[in-house]
Amino acid sequence: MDNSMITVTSPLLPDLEEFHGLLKEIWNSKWITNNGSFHQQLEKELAEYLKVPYVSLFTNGTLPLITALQALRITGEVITTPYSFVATTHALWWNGIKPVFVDIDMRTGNLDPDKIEAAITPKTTAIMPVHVYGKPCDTKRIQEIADRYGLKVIYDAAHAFGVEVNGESVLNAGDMSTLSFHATKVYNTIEGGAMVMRDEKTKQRIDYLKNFGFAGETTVVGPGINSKMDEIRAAYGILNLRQVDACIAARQRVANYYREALKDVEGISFFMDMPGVKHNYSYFPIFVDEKKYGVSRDDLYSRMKAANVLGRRYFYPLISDFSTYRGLESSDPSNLPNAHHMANTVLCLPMHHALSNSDLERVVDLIKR
Ligand code: T4K
Repeated sequence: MDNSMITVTSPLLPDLEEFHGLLKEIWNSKWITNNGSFHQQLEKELAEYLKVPYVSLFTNGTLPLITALQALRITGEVITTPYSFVATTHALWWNGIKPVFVDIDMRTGNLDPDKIEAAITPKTTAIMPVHVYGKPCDTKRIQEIADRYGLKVIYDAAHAFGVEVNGESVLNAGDMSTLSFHATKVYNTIEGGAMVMRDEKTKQRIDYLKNFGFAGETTVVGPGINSKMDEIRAAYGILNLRQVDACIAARQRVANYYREALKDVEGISFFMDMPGVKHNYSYFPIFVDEKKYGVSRDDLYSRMKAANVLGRRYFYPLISDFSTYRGLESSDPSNLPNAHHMANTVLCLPMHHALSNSDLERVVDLIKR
């Protein structure tokens, strides 16, 4: 029996020959970082592909979050979700901002707009939602609340590469959105990330901030940081952009396979596509109802692991349960019942472009057994 390892994800890799060709160009130019020509080209190509006005490349997906908060001069308290990767809340902490956790909507896993207003205080300056698993937040409702209270909105769109609602990029919502191009993402530049903004002036400011604040050889306009992407990863990213559509199509086939194969398994549920949404199938979370399924989520996770099928419990534990954040008032489990339920029942199945039919059969077989 095939016992080879099936990982939760596998990186989309550019063709090695083509990458070698671009590496040669970089070697010849001797320009290897600091807004080189591949960096400029990738920013333009991404803006076009993602249907957004401006993109600024970063060296990962955490630094654009930290920089967005700096650029918008966010202080005091920020409303956010506990159901995410820990980088979301860490970005607030690094800016000396107090995170205020609000519960999620069980239908999407995203911040519940109905619960945001009750968490607003005179110190609240912004909302930082996450399009978790690439499922779009209710951006309209969130914007209405933000406008009513004069709050900024920064979306952590790390999972939402290419996601559209009725033909419009979800990245155009709010004041800014940030992306992660980490190896584990739908689209990757090995490590990498980006910020999406609406106007040229903001793009300019962000470009200064990611380069120590330099606006010329002798002028520093603000307390910037170094979070630039280098030429090698930009070139890699240019090649990966050419194959990302095929990668998303392959992921969609995986999602369809799982949905069909698991639809009658008692105690296992999953999300369906949202109407009008162009999804990217970045993750395939299932939810295990132990009473109906007969086995706990953790037991299923361990059984799969023992058979070399590596699912992941994204996002367990909740961010609010990590020691750094546990003491916050809003971290009290009674404030976050839905988030706790989701974190305790979720298991992300292997989801990537390179899964074969026999891989998928193995995964499903383990769940059905
Ligand atoms: N906001 C949100 C909502 C995020 O999800 C993330 C990152 C961020 C912000 C921050 O973005 P970055 O600063 O990371 O760009 C991973 C990623 O490191 C992280 O990027 C991601 N979210 C998070 C959800 O997952 P781990 O610790 O689970 O990854 P790891 O190393 O265990 O890899 C998972 C599986 O992927 C491995 O079992 C096999 C496969 N893999 C991984 C790597 C690195 C490969 O096949 N090849 C590889 O090179 O965190």
